[in-house]
Amino acid sequence: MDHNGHWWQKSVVYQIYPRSFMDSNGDGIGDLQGIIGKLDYLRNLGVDVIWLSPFYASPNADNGYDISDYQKIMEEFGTMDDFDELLKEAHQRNLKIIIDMVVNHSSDEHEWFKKSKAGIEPYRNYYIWRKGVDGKEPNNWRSNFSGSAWTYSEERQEYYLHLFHKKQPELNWQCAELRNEIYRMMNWWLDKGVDGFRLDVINYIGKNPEFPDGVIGKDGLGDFVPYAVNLPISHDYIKEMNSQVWHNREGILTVGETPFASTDDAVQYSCLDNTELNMVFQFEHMDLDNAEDGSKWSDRRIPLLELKRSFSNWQRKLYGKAWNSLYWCNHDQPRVVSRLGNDTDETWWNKSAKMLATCLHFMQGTPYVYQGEELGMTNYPFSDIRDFRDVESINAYHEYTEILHVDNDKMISYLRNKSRDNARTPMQWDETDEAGFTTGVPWMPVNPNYKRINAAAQIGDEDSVYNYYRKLISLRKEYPIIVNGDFELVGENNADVFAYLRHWKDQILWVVCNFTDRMQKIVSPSSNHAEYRKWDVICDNYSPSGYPFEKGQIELRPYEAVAVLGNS
Ligand code: TEU
Ligand code: CA
Repeated sequence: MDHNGHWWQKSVVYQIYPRSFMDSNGDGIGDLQGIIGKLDYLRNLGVDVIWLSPFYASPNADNGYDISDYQKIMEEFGTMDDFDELLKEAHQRNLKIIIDMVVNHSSDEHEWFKKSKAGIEPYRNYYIWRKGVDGKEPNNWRSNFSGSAWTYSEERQEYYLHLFHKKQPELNWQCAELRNEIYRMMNWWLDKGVDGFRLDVINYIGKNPEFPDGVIGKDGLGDFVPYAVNLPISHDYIKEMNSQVWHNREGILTVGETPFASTDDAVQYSCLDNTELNMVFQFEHMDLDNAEDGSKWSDRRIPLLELKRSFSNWQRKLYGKAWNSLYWCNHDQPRVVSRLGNDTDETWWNKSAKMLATCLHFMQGTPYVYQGEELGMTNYPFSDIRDFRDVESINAYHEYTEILHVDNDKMISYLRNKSRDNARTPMQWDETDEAGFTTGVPWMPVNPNYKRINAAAQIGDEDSVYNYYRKLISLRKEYPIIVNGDFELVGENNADVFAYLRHWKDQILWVVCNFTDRMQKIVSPSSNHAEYRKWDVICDNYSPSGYPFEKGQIELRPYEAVAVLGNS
């Protein structure tokens, strides 16, 4: 079914976390001029859009996701002239830029919050303030970054809500003046020429005004999700934002980050009628290696059968109604080749990184490539809490070891497995000092494997992960079935191989991915094996390909991924 072919349905987006991408002035921190110097690298990769994580003024309590001025550039990253130059240089290379809009909360150092604390109208209602109850917090909600979601202000003599760091006060979306300030600011950025937004936890903006207590967990605090995430009112706010900001503009991409969203929620957030967003980042597949109690910190592996069921659910439920984003990695997630592939054996590292990319890029949706994913960058070998920089990880370490009495080594292994810092080590450009990221001391240590895994070693190597991503990205432009085809999971009970079919007009695409380091035999999904022998291999991470069938079955080599195209 052809989804009237919006440009963002045929595009591939590349996410840049500016702090860790490229440092141009030797202070050890990535910056906008550093990004400008790497635009040709991105053009060569073949991506269409760049998503910039926050680069606005911020005290960096949460690395820029705590904004103190939405229309000013963070000093460490450069100036507004640098941003304007980046936008111009990107557009000259036919690269669009979408920017990260964090409007569920601001920094506590934003002027709005200072005036709100002081009770100055209309700012006093720009945030969520409540009196305590018997000298205690207004309710039992837990913050995502451990501890209570409420902090008391002596100045205002009230508590304010923060579902993340206490330096990230929740904005009060019930306040029309606040909403209009946000829309004005967003239009200011679109008027500058940016091509859209990634909207941070946009499904948090509607809260239950009663702020009822949540179900209590192992830390004695309550779960806020039922009362502050995916509430119907969030859709009303997003519809208003759509109409006030981008509805009548051309060429704008909007993607909402929506943790805990179901397919039903997503069909509303990203339906194809342009009333809300173009697509959302759902988390179902990213939560499959959570602990039994649903908390993030575990050393579990994602079970393939559950992963297959999850992707199949999202592909089928959104088909023809809404639009999927497709991602393995971002600045909050561990590196996929470590999480789902094999990052220890050099051969299997290369093959499994390519296999995972194949599995994702042949599905329906807009693929997102996170900086370094195209190189097969791996998790970092963390060994001590002092190695970490991320506030979520550091707070969780203290909560788990001091309150939950989890042993240090166990918690370090949980962090090594799941910490967001795995994604935030500097981009590995070449084998020179600090992987060519900086001439100074990097704000975070470079992964010690940078001499083996780096862009310079891969760009000229046709067997590299980088050039495999280039090929996948180009295939999306060459075969309309990838954008428009439906999705059918085959071999759903096979715990080692992820295989699916895409159908479009008279074509069938069969994608088969071996998630193990062992040979796997599978049969074609049709009794007409002879028919399959005539099919074209359009992609294989081995050469020569393991295809065609012999006697109706294919032997997949370790981590082999094959995509074949035929006619039904
Ligand atoms: O993340 C939202 C979010 O829910 C994350 O806390 C995510 O669930 C968690 O990090 C997984 O471990 C967004 C941004 O992507 C994140 O970087 C920010 O810290 C957060 O919002 C607050 O702005
Ligand atoms: Ca710098």
